[in-house]
Amino acid sequence: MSDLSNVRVNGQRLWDSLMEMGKIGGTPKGGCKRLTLTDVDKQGRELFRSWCQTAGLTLKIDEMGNMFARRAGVDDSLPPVILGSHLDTQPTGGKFDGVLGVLGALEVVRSLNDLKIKTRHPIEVANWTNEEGSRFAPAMVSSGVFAGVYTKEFAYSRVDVEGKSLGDELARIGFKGDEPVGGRPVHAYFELHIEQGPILEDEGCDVGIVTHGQGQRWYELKLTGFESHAGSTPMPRRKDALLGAARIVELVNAIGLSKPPLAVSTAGMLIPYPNSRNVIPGEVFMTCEFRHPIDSILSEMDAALHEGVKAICAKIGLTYDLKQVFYYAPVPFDDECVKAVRRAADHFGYKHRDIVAGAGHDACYMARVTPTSMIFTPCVDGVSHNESEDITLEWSTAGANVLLHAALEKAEIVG
Ligand code: HGY
Ligand code: MN
Ligand code: MN
Repeated sequence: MSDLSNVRVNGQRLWDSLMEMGKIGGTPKGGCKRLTLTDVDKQGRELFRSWCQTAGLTLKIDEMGNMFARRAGVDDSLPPVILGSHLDTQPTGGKFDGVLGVLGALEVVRSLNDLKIKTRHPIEVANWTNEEGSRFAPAMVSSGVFAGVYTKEFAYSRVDVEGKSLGDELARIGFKGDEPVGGRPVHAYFELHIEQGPILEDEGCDVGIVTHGQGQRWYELKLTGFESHAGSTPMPRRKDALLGAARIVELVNAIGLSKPPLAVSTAGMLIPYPNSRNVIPGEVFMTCEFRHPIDSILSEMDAALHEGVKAICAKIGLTYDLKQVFYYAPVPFDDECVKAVRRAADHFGYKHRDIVAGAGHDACYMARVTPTSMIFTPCVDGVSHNESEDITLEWSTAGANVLLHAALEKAEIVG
């Protein structure tokens, strides 16, 4: 590669774009609520589309609403290098989770335009639909369809708590494209993302070289007891579904603590019915999830959950329906792509360390269909999925610079 010392991004422009996008669904606490396939998500997509058009990119939208903004390569018949992440957020999300990866990728192509750099392979900036999995489970469902893990029909059939389907909502916001989902060659995939944990900041690193994504198992659980009067039902006669749920929350936490130091477990949603202060809850819908970098330990956690739920429900007299709604095994990223990221970080003299992704990312599915790796930036106090999520301009600039150089190594500079 020719002298790359002056090939770097415009960090201020990236930061300004992050702040601009952050206004769409912005919350009073400084976070972002841009749930997938809502009108606010539509606004964010339209802003992204306008920026891509201004950058001279050709935008294609596939049948899952995934957006691919393409910068032509000198040999445009070659498979693209795709850079991307997601614009959808959690209900109490921040301005950077996912968004940094999409707008960092856009900054890469904006900088290539400024520097009049041509690449042999085309470069595409991607925005994946429904990465978060908050409104429609499972997470990363659209990169999952692209990678052949799910069918389009399965994804369309996912419903939110109001019973609205992913497919209907995608059509409603006008982003159900007609491009086939996946099934096309991709030369490489890189994803820039905030760490969403404390390690990089604690160690004073500028970037993280992501070597693996940890495995996950997500569950939905419906507990059924019997509604009855809070005042006149003797304790031994009760079938209290919320009591069962409370014990299962404790069980989920105990399972996470039983596999130190890397296992994590969370009970995130809990909806009692009828949710009336003087009625013994007859039903509860709840969710829980486990994550670990070693698949066999994830399986042990799964077994402990099934055993514990069975015992808790038997003791209280509840029936239950426990189903796994999401699973993927720990995923190693491509060695050559990881080395390209490390070389890029070294080129800039950034302090870095290898790290395993704690969160799920679209890269975890893209790794099934193309050489893939990720770049992490630190985030303040390691906080994410919280409206106070924050990074610095320096961190976002460093991450985008590394993304730029790793992408150029794969896309190959011409002339
Ligand atoms: O849950 C996750 O790991 C991601 O934020 N969807
Ligand atoms: Mn994310
Ligand atoms: Mn997230």
